[in-house]
Amino acid sequence: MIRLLHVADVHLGAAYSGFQPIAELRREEVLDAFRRLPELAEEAEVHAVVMCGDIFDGPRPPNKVVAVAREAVRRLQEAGYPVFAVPGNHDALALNSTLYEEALAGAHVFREPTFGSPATVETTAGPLHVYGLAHDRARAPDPLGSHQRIEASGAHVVLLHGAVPDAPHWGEPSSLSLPLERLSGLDADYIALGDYHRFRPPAEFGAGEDFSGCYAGSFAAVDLGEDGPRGYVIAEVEARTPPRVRHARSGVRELLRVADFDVSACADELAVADALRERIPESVIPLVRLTGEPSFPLEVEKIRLQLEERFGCVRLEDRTRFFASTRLAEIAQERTIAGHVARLGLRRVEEAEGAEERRERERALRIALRSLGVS
Ligand SMILES: [Mn+2]
Repeated sequence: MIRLLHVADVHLGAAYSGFQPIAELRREEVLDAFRRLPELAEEAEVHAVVMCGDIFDGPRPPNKVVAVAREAVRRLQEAGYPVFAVPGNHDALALNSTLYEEALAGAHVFREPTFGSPATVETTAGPLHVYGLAHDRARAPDPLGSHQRIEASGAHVVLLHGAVPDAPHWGEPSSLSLPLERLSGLDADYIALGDYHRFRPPAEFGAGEDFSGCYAGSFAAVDLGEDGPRGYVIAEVEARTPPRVRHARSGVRELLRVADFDVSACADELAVADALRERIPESVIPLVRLTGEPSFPLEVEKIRLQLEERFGCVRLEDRTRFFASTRLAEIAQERTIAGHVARLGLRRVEEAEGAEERRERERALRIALRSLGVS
């Protein structure tokens, strides 16, 4: 049985602008995690490493990023792990034809737009045959048809970067379309996939028991939409046997979607922040939706600043309904300027068309009341 370290969608060089104020820190974290690949390969006792595209976020990554990738790949090979790679859509050959050669020097990079003969290596667990292609729609509109398993003992592995029908990039011109029946039709013991950013083991494609494809998912969340575990796959591959895969975490800080938090019982923003700090583990980037009817014109920015001290970065979605709170109803009874503003604002909120406009008007009402000293 041959063990592979399967990595894809690392997006080295990504800006992580959504992760402000820790974007720079995150860039370093991801590079550090990539530097650890040789150690990860050793720990998992793999025989080879396969990289399935979008290793880089763009075709011209900064020199420093290229140097880190080069060094990691050099150390992998020095330690005896052959490296195989196919480009993705972010780092396609058509965008920069020398990036992979340069940054993954020594790796076997598949450059042709169709499958040719495999790259074969002898491992301590037997022969490994790796097939791959660099998708180029203009040169090969239907590349999957070109695959042919050679007659040879050992494990046969296919590398592809592309989208299955329920993946976000399905049907996009730059993306290779991978219909499930076509993937199933490939005569391969493991199909290492890149492009889809969530880990998806063979059993979760809905393509039957002997489906052998697997998405490694992104190595680390590229934007704030990518919550949950991120990393790489260790796949155990054998001729004519369904692969066994396990997902492993890259160790780059993960996004954690926290259960909706009802602020109704909190006295102010500090109390909200305290309560959230208590229930969220320190090592994550929390994604939190605030709900309920606050008894004060809640200023989400105050909570964010509090939480950033602990978590570095946090995303708060404000779904609270101050306009529905008893506190606002009380203010609206007052014969004061605040009371007048509350009545006016409430009417505007009621007249809003759609949820977005209602939130907009509710925010405006809160700002107006705060500026009048209501807390
Ligand atoms: Mn990608």
